[in-house]
Amino acid sequence: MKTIYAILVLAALQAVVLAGPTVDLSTAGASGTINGAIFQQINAQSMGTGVIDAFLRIQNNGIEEGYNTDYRPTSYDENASIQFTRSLLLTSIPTVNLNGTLYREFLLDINEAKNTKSTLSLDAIQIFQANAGNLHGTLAQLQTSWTQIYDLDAGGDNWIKLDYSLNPGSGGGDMLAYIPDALFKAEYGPYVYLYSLFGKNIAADSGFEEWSVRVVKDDTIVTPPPAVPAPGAMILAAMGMTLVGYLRRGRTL
Ligand SMILES: [Ca+2]
Ligand SMILES: [Ca+2]
Ligand SMILES: [Ca+2]
Repeated sequence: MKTIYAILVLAALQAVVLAGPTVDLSTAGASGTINGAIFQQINAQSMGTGVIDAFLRIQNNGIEEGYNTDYRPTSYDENASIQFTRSLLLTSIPTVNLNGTLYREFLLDINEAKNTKSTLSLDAIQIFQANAGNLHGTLAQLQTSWTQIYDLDAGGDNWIKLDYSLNPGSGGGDMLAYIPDALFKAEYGPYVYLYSLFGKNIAADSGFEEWSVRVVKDDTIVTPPPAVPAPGAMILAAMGMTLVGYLRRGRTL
């Protein structure tokens, strides 16, 4: 009996220590859902995002966190330049239709050391709406004074595993976050605040992490970017190109 208890306790401890990511985006094109939101690994350079608007830049080693606001000084690890960390209007966040459901689309670009440790954990996302764009304070203060509309950790601790090496280079986005549009309400206020924390499960290093939105006009519904083809499909496409090249060469001979 004692042995069974010991095994159970060990198993429970192991589950706590080895708890993997809720959504693992460390392979190209991977996606997953947490609390109704869809997270998708993408290659922003290949999807042709066009003009994007950055609204939150965070940088630190180990754990890093922050949220977008016009207020200075900022509260956490945000870049203080208004060019990179600033208020965001709900109407400037693209709305996309995915299989009949409307979502608000956010783009995340991470920068990690490619050769030593390219992975990074995204451990918290909390989204709020408010009537002003220059609110400030700690996360605890935000939670009590603003309307929270999304929490990655509602109902239990979740996290997302990211890998910078899938899409290295500056400016390339790594992940799309689709938050259900139904959660956003005009009466909560025109401004949207996104708080995020990285590095709790896999430490942050190297360059900044940056959230942005594709530039849209007046709250229009836009087409989602094309999905990244699965590696198998890419191999088939490459084989097809080779075959086309071969046939073309054949014809000119
Ligand atoms: Ca990147
Ligand atoms: Ca978490
Ligand atoms: Ca980083």
